[in-house]
Amino acid sequence: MTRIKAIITDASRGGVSTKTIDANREDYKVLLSPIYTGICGTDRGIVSGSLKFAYNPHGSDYLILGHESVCEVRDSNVAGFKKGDLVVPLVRRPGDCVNCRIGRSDNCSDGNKHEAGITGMHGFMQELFTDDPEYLVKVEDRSLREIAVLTEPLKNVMKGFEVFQKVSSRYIFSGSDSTYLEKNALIIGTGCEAFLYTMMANEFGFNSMMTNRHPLSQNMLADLNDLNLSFVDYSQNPDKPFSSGIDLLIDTSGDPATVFNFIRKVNYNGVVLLFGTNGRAPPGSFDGVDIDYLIERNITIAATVDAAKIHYLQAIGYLSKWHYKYGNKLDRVITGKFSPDDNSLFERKQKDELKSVIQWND
Ligand code: DN4
Ligand code: BGC
Ligand code: ZN
Repeated sequence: MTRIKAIITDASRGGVSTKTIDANREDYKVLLSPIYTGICGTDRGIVSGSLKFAYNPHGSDYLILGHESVCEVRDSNVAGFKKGDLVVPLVRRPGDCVNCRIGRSDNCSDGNKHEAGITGMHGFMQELFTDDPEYLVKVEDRSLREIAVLTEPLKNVMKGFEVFQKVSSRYIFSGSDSTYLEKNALIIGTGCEAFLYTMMANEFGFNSMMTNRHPLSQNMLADLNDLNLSFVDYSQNPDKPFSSGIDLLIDTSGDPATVFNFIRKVNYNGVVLLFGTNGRAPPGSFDGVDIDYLIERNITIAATVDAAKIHYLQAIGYLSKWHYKYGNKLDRVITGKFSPDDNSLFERKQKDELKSVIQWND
């Protein structure tokens, strides 16, 4: 039995530690080692004990963390994968419902799916683990070694835009020139998911803007500017986010008061995507006038979670494109690399953090 390092929590209570455990490597199809694993709000929610839906695997008193990763294949017993390949493992694993059975566990109908590092399945923050080929996507473009760890957070954004396209097809959403060039997308939040949503809104041709309730540092503004992203601090400029209204509002904050504040600026036939979660956010008020406003304008509010394998493939395609276009300006989105022994990362966000990662080998 090989002994390996793993970052674990007890999902029922929170907390985090780095432990040496026995690696399970019997009868595997593909044997993997992480290169980088990313940290996001979900990991911090589990560690702080505030993410109530997380749970340990059946029969285990701990959960190995980690759902964002880029890994190297160490050995393979199946066709299609060989030693040295770069891969990203999928987060969700299907249950038995109709959506899970057609490859859309992101739309699971009964909640009986599992999520690596979150719900009932060990995650990728361990030196060595095994997986099945159907849950792996290959990263053929080896120049993405540094940033392919963004595949997982970006796959959520690809799904979000699929949801946007589905719900906006109930009317003609585009301008009369067939494009979104005259449409405004406001993204609430300035974390990694907001950043990726704004990159993608630009791809779609929107006038896009990120917003937060505080200013950003000059360094962060310069990095965003290098990637053609705009930002406004709405606490100082409450009227700045689009005097011509908002056509697509995407929330990554999970803050009801902020969401409702901006919903009141959404245009006719607009779309609101709810994505951020924050169970500790204070209540926001919503009254009859707000409901009238939504109805009169045919506004659609849609929630979106997770993504399917197709969205991982799309995400890798966009990372390749952006890496070619922006080079090391895109690499700067990885704002910190940490050792697996440094658990402080789980307790709070780093200054100017876009994506903090754990580096597993050199
Ligand atoms: P994050 O970096 O914590 O992003 C949250 C962002 O919202 C930060 O920039 C916050 O700013 C900002 N924010 C908080 N309150 C407000 C407010 N009142 N007004 C404006 N901005 C605000 O996390 P992330 O980017 O990794 O993920 C974003 C959210 O999506 C999290 O809630 C995740 O749990 C959720 N998520 C959902 C899925 C899914 O549905 C997947 C991944 C993540 P600051 O307070 O940090 O300055 O599949
Ligand atoms: C992951 C999703 C997952 C969600 C659960 C996110 O951090 O990216 O794949 O479904 O957490 O809330
Ligand atoms: Zn995540």
